[in-house]
Amino acid sequence: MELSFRWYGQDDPVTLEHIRQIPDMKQIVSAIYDVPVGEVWSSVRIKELKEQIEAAGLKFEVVESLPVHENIKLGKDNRDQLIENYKESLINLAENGIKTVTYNFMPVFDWTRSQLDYPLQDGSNTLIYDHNQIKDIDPLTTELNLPGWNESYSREEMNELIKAYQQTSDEQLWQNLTYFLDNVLPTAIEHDIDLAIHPDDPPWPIFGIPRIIKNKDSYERLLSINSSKNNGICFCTGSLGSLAENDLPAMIRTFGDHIHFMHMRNVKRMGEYSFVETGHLSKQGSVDMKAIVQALHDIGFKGTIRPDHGRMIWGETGKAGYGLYDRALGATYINGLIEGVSPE
Ligand code: CS2
Ligand code: MN
Repeated sequence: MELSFRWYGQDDPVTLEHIRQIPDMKQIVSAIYDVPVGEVWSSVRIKELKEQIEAAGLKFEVVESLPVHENIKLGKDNRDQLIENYKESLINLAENGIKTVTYNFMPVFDWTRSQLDYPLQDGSNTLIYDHNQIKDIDPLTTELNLPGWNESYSREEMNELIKAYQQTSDEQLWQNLTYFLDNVLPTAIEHDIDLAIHPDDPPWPIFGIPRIIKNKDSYERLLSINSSKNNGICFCTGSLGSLAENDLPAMIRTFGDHIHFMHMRNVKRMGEYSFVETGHLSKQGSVDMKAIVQALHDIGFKGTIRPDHGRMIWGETGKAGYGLYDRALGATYINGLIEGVSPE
């Protein structure tokens, strides 16, 4: 298990030098942010990023994320060309020593919250998802400010996409994921890249749009598409943990070999479909973080871990969920849990 930290590149107010000072921090998880979704990541650009990370004394082995174009998710006519580009990016990543490539199959919105700066009692701010606020929103007519929103889309393009997804069933989305994996996995296997799908966040449908990666059944279906370990999982404890039915340690034991990347964070469930992101400690939320690290130890997990979102504390400002301080506290807590289960 190696500890990593997500870094958003040159424009990230959090610097590599500061990340390096977190105890036992080994890796940076990042992406090339200025190449439009669907185009190829060139080997030159990947090498540049890798060298920059290595110059700061850290490793670059996990990409988060190589985004999947909406036309692949929607099964549109030009998906074959887009899939060819995806494969070329995978080959270029492998050439530069990347081992794991994170992606997701969430329609348009990526992760969704109702508020990005909800004040907690201790004076910090956090991300919150209140289903009562989300459920009646019409995404076609409402001005939305969502954290995972791809700002390169115009309002018109976004509305076209939303409408297309509102007419897409879960089953169609599964078919499109299957088509994508059938075509991409042979390349991933040949070049020894582990793909790692991030679960949908939240793991239930929003805005009348399907969401398919949410629980044990989803992973069973995913692995039935292809049982190779390269058809892998990015196990996000916060996303999966916001659904009470998910027994996270049991899922880790079941899908062990397919888990390549761990996102560790805690959420406190408030009713059936609402939650608040808390500090990382088990006692602060609904997720048993210690039991999760124990399960990882028991399956001999060799992949990469990162603290996921953090609260905004000590007056820090910046990208919601991705400040330095609380994620660094999370990293240190994870280190403590790891030391507890494997004192050697
Ligand atoms: C989010 C996502 O929960 C999370 O990790 O911050 O942005 C996530 O990284 C992507 O959806 C993964 O593809
Ligand atoms: Mn995550």
